[in-house]
Amino acid sequence: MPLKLLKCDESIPEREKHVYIKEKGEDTTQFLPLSNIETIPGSLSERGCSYCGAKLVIGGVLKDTIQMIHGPIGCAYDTWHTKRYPSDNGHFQLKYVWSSDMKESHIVFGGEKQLGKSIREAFKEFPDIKRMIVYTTCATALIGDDIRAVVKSAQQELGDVDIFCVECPGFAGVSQSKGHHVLNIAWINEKVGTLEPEITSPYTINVIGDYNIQGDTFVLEKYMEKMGIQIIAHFTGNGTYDSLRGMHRAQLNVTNCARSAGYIANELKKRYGIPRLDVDTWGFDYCQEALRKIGAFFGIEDRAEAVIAEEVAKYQEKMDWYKERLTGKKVCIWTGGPRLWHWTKALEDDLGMQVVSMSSKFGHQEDFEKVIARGQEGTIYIDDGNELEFFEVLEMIRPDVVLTGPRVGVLVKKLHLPYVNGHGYHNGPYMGFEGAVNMARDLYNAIYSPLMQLAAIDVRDEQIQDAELNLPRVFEQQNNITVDIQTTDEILIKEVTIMEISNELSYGVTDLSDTEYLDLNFTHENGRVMESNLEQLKSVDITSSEVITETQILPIEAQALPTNPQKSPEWLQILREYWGFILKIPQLFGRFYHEVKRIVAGIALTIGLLFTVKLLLVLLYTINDIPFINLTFEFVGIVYVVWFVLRYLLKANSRRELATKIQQVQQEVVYGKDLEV
Ligand code: CFM
Repeated sequence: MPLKLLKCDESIPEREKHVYIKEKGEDTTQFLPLSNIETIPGSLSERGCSYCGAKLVIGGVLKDTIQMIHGPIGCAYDTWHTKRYPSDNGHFQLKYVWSSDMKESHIVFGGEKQLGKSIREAFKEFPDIKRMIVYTTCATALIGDDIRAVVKSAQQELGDVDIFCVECPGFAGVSQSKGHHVLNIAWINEKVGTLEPEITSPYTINVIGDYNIQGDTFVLEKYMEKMGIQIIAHFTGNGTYDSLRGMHRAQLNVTNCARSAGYIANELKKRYGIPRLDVDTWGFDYCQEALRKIGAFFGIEDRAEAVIAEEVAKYQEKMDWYKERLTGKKVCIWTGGPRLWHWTKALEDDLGMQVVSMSSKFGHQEDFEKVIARGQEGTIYIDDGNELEFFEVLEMIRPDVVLTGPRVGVLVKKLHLPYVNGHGYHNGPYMGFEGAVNMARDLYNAIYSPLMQLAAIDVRDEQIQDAELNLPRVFEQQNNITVDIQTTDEILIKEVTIMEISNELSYGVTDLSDTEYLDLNFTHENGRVMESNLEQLKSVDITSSEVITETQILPIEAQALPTNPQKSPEWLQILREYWGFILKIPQLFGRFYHEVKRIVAGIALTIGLLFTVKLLLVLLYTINDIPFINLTFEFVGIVYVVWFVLRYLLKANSRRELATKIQQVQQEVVYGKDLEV
């Protein structure tokens, strides 16, 4: 039976139906894992909500539209700025976030007025922007705010604006996938056909299901331009609100992400007779296939071939260079859904990699059919994977790299495995020919970077304090990195530096693609441990967004990683060892002192206390021996007791005052709080 119950799922055995390992000769139609159903209680899902699928994934990409989120501020903030979809108008959509900022009183008394106010205010603040999408969220859907009525009255009042409503609260479906569906259908119902586009070419298409992640759209648009094809609407990468109103005029719907936008492609076919052509725009070979299909549709194969020839000439050599180094490397693809089937064969065919696990957050049955059909036997396929499953699978297969998002990426980094951002990319674009090279470069940099191995080293382990640090996976054909430690100070610096890196990698404080990352840690003034290896680290600089070519990298590798390190003569080694021992004496003494310091301090304190008590007793006996002094003290004592009783104990008020004073003193003494008495 190819369905698999992972150990971590023993308490939620229903998960068995969501994990699948393809076996030889199987009929996958009988064994598809369950998908697109409610997350099983007890399984910590990585899914997003339905509202997020509509807003963050599709609507929020539009570059000229105010995104008004009718709900508490968190719904706006959490779907803002977390996805990299730039635009050619200065990234308006990434710069701002809008919300009706619902508070408790709005929930109790209704939030429609608040929404109306927010809509007017937003248009006033951005007088050049005339388009808006209004989204409901869980809170406003539950209280039944009528956003359409509010929008209607705002449109009438403002006149020249156009507003689209998306009624898809977070709870509307089992995942973000529902949000894709709701937005697709609402758009075709209400907006497509409401504006006639200007036609400038005999060949017109809509590009459907590409969201311009780190410039993907710009790459595709370049190819289409070279082929003389007009893109009427780009759903929704770098798209405008109005261009999407004219989708009904295209001759062909070129569909990339079928999961998020297949619905609108199907409706355009049904209602306007526009054919749907599914393509893969990721992958070096796939991209050639896609251009050929589009060329064939319009009878302009020669133009497609010209673009392919030009791009292949530019990038084939680089792909070969990476293929040579990535062949056989094990990779997991853990993203939303479609990227699994887009990427698995691309990585295997283009780069010779081995895809060992694929996990989909929200893919439907048709996605799994494609994924498993394109995937290998023995690969682990997971639907709606949870954190513990990811850990278990990582332990099982120890991949070389994982393509996933920053959230799961943080888990992966905890096991000191590299991840490459499979959602927002590290250094994209990843689409098209140049994108395939960028992706290969990021995978190469992640796998060959020594960062993960360095982060895995616990420098507090004495055995490695003055030993050679062996980093076998990174430098298996090369030599070891040697870290010299000679003084206590340097040990400290080393510890801090590597722990910093470790923390960064473990907790994801800094993304690996952050270009300041290496500077921050490795060229730090005091980072002496790193200093000696700086060249080596730079030669596999994971932060590089440059395409690494053979000529660029070879001299650095040769210089930094000699395959036959020269051995020093024996006498010199003995002398070095002797000298090293002499230099270590103060350090060894220091370590001994550090360890016994606490015990010595404890004994000294006890002796001191005993001595003080003895001294006090002697003093008291001596005073007692002075004539009359005893009587005087007794008299003073009696007077004080009488005064105290009269002052503090007689009346209820003064008793309370005394209690407060005692409390204050107690706070001061026990908790060290500086209180005014
Ligand atoms: Fe389509 Fe996407 Fe994806 Fe997607 Fe997504 Fe995405 Fe994704 Mo992240 S639209 S389904 S909802 S290709 S955000 S750009 S990467 S999970 S596989």
